[in-house]
Amino acid sequence: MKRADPKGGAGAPSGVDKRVAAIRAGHRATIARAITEIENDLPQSGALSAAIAADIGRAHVVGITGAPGAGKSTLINALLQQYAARGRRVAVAAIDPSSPITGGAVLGDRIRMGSSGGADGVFIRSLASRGHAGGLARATRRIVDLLDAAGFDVVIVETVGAGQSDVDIASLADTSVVVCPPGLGDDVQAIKAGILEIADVLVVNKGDQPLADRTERELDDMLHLRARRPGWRVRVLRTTATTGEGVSALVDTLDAHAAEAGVGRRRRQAATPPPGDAVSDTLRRFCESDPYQRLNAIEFVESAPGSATMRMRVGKSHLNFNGKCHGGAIFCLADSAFGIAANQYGVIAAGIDTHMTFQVAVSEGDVLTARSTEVSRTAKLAIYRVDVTRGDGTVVSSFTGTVYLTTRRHAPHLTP
Ligand SMILES: Nc1nc2c(ncn2[C@@H]2O[C@H](COP(=O)(O)OP(=O)(O)OP(=O)(O)O)[C@@H](O)[C@H]2O)c(=O)[nH]1
Ligand SMILES: [Mg+2]
Repeated sequence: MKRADPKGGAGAPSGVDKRVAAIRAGHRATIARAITEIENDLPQSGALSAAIAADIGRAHVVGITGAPGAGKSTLINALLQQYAARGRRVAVAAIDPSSPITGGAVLGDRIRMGSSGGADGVFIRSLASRGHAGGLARATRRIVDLLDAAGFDVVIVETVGAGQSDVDIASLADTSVVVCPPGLGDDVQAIKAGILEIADVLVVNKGDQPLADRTERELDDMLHLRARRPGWRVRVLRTTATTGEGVSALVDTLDAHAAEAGVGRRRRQAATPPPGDAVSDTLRRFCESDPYQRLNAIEFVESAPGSATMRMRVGKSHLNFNGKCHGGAIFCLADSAFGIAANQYGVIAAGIDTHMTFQVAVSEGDVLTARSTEVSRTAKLAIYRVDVTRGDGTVVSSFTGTVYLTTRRHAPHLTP
């Protein structure tokens, strides 16, 4: 094991270089402190995140999501034991879990494994979802990066189901596991839109309960009805987290998915703004504190001069009286991408005209992405096009907007 000082505590290094070295060496106290800094968005956390950028992309990031009480935390405890038995080092970030992950059984096993296994192989951290919309998602991503840089083989993120959390697990995780309790029945139709879009593996947990058989069949049927996509074939597995039954097969499947789909997905999606991009960083902060964007749980994904991407998961609060996504919320999403793309040049770009069309209705659980690109630009005016797409690639709305380019800079608190 490559620990410098497994106990951490007093005397831990303080400069950025020293801290990065300590994180790479898996120094637990340094990792824990860095996570707290990221959670609180403290200024020093930015330098640390930038310094570890070269170290990330090696860990297999597994997202575990599903309805409250489906057994996610219990399943993670069982997974920790399986991974430990295979000699893997695992970190867990659990977002606002009502039931703690203890790792207790793993630590018990460790004593038998002796000092070479060490309790260092498991790191568990709960993250409070007290952040504002988008803020938690960004913090979670940076925390996953940190755990990745610390050399954990697997990083597991637990979050509640689609539409109930502002963490978009599908863009963060290499492998997304959706845990379903038995007896979904008619709910299957309702949850289908949200979870099947993101699941790489569906787990029917509480396999010891009578309805597990039927739920497994229903999910299997549903997958067969769905159009076959190239690449990974989504699988339905059954587990009993309380006894560990089926968990070994689940780890085999997670490994198979990592081998086929690769790891480091969150980097490929370039969701973390590159370090040093001050304007993007300032605008991201602006987005996160913008009341309309917070109201609509709009998440900043990325931006560069003349382009921007924003995302929104449609939840109950977005629905109109017909039970579909309110056009105003879609406008807010598109307009946000438009505004961020146009304001990348350091001066205020004032919107003077917009047009929007709606092609298809949008349902609860859909994830909408708005991508804004610059169509033309003169000294005074710039025109942008924004496409709003659903998870399956369907364009749901098109937007064009014109800005008048002022010579005024952004307000002092926004000026890079
Ligand atoms: N019978 C049975 N009970 C289970 C199984 N897995 C979990 N449970 C129980 O289900 C309850 C909820 O389990 P958790 O692991 O806390 O579920 P969760 O999905 O993490 O819940 P939240 O974090 O609150 O969303 C607990 O009482 C578990 O003991 C299982 O396989 N069989
Ligand atoms: Mg839980």
